[in-house]
Amino acid sequence: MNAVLDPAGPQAAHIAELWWVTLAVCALVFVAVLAVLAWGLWRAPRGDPQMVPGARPAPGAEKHLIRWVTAATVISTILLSGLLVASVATDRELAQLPLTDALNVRVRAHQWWWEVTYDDPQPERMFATANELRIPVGRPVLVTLDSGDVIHSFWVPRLHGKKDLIPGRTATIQLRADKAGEYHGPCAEYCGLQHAFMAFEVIALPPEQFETWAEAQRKPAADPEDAAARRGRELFLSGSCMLCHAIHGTTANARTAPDLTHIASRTRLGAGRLANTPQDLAAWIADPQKFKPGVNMPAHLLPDDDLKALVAYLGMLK
Ligand code: HEC
Ligand SMILES: [Cu+2]
Repeated sequence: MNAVLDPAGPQAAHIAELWWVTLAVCALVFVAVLAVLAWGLWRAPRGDPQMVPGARPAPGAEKHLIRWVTAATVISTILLSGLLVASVATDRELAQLPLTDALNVRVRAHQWWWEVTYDDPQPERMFATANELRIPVGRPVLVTLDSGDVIHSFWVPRLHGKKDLIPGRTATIQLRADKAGEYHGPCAEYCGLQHAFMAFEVIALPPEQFETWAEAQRKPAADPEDAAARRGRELFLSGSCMLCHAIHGTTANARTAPDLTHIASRTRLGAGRLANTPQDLAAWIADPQKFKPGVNMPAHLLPDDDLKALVAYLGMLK
């Protein structure tokens, strides 16, 4: 739950440190203010029936007051400047993650899913996935962010702070996971109806496991082995699916929706909305609007057998 305070890499650790420093300073100020208040109340003159309205304060009180106000102003200025320095220092530390041998990943946000492209100097080694960012433990990752429609925000609390994705502009974020594990990320900028269902996972794997996974992702889609899956592929390529989705190794290469080349290797469907099980997959294809009203994928009124065939095909795209 307290993901921000449980960093899994150096960038989130810098931010957590700043948080603790700020908390300590604010707690100190809070306690000091309460102490002075208690002291003031204790020292205040008791209600005096003789006190005449408009009576003048005791001689010397004004000087006393000025001294206190000056001291408080100086202390506040010092503390606030200290926090400013700490915040600038954190910013500089965040920019200094060594990027030797960095993995280059592009993340493009869409209403309401994340397109992820793994760059490589050799174009045939590039590959794409969606809503899931697998990275090797201990290796820096340079994430280049942009948006295909409105402003979104990329936030993996256990790895880094937030970064806005703005249409027509690119931003970068450097991160590194030092522990294997799954790190959840929400879209952190309201971006329309299904903003709350625009989640992604960063999955940090030991380097060998990452390489195995990446090698499998680079391959074109598997060929169907049985009749149902063959029929599913036919339906996919003759129906509307290929107007939006790509499956490498087939004629489907549209880019307006998640790449489905290895859809069966992903953990969730619809940016975290559903589990990647045959039941949920069938329910999603039949009526995605039921799970994400307003989503940019239409419902498909398919005969039961056709739906089963599509699920059989997509289910074998490991
Ligand atoms: C008009 C474009 C469009 C068409 C046509 C379309 N889809 Fe989609 N599809 C999308 C979009 C956009 C998403 C992402 C939705 C989201 O998560 O917000 C999506 C998501 C999916 C997902 C989940 C992918 C993931 O990684 O989460 C599957 C599976 C899928 N579509 C299968 C199909 C199949 C099968 C067909 C044909 C029967 C089809 N789609 C037709 C646009 C389309
Ligand atoms: Cu968003």
